[in-house]
Amino acid sequence: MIVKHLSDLKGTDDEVYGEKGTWVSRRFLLKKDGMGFSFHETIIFAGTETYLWYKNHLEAVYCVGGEGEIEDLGTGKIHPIKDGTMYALNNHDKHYLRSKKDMRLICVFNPPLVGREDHDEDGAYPLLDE
Ligand code: 9YT
Repeated sequence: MIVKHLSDLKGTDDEVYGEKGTWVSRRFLLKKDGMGFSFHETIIFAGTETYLWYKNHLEAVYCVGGEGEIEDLGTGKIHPIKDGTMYALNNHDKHYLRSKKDMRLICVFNPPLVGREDHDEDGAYPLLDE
């Protein structure tokens, strides 16, 4: 069994800041944990905009705090995000996240992130082996 508290991750390699300083993500579970998915808590900081495109991964996200919006760049549609909103990027959707109040997001990736991914020239994460 794997049991962790958020405080176990803070200040470790499993706490990662986005290169533009718009988010911090704590990786509870990664590929090495063998669950078949990775599991993260991501904070999107208030007043920021983040462009994301996970072209190699599927992601589901559940908001448990804060407030903001997601813009689907495929449709131009803007969806509000608040405590209780879930979005799933089932089509590798390019999107902007905008935060009004620090958004606390619980995220699951399939395939799991390894943890060393960096955004490539498209702003996407590559597929990495361990
Ligand atoms: C909101 C969102 O897409 N979070 C993903 C996790 C984060 N990019 C990470 O842990 O690298």
